Amino acid sequence: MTTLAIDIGGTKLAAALIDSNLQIRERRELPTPASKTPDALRAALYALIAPLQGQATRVAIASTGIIREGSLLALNPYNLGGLLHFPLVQTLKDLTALPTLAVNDAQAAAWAEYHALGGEYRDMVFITVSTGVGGGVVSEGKLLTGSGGLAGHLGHTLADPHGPVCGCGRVGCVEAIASGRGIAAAAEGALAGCDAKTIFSRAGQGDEQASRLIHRSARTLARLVADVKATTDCQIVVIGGSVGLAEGYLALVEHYLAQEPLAYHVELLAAHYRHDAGLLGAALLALGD
Ligand code: ADP
Ligand code: BMX
Ligand code: ZN
Repeated sequence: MTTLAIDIGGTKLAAALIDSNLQIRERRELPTPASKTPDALRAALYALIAPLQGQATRVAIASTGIIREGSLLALNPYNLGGLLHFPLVQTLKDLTALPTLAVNDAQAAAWAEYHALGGEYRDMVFITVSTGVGGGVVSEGKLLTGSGGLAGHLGHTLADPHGPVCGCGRVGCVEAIASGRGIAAAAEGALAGCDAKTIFSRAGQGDEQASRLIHRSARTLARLVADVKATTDCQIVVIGGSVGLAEGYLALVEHYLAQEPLAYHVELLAAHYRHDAGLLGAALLALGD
């Protein structure tokens, strides 16, 4: 059994062939098209999977957005160039004629990271700090998806009632401040127009504004972690995404979490599967594990 796993993020698309002992054989990446129309995403997905699909027996998708009845419904459409709705499972079935499942990207990554912990913890939460801020909750060994797919959308909890408007329509969501897009949106002057990756490298060169923006993100994320501890009493929080995995970021979140009262402290860990957690989680769900 070989799974064609696909990870659809706000910035990049990834696909890989994964065998039944969870080994990645081939992996490809393309940028996510920023377009309101589903056609652009369909074309990009086709270009991504065409060299791989012939070797696969099924498709497993981890995607940004609420995944409901096989379709992607954007909670924050700005992360996808304004795209509101995309028939994920139907599109991939049409392209490959293979059995296909789809799940939210952070929920999928949570499942992979839960497995990587080897049964040591029954309650864990995964948070991705990437284009947006996503989350997946495993409670008593069970992945929570919710009745409509919304469970774990931790990036859309309140960080600051006077904060920026989030693409989901709320004011002051964690995502609007802490995510890659949130970091970039707050940049001014010499950093205006830079993406989060550039802002991290400027911070490394000693730029004070860049460093302030990263601290603001990490402080906001630490408060989210404290809220998550209070809500779930999880034993561990695993952090992923390109911002979450950036050098020094997790240490900053730990620094700010240490300033919260002891009851809200929880062990933090960088994602074991790094940038492949979503791909591997979707493959695991397809295996029924
Ligand atoms: P996706 O959201 O598509 O899953 P990523 O996890 O790569 O993709 O997150 C994309 C965000 O991470 C963008 O805001 C980008 O600027 C930022 N980013 C990418 N690489 C790095 C890096 N090395 N350090 C810090 N931020 C990064
Ligand atoms: C947004 C939301 C979540 C997603 C999270 C991380 C959309 C399109 N996405 O909060 O479903 O899990 O971003 O997504 O509404 P990523 O693209 O940053 O990986
Ligand atoms: Zn929001």
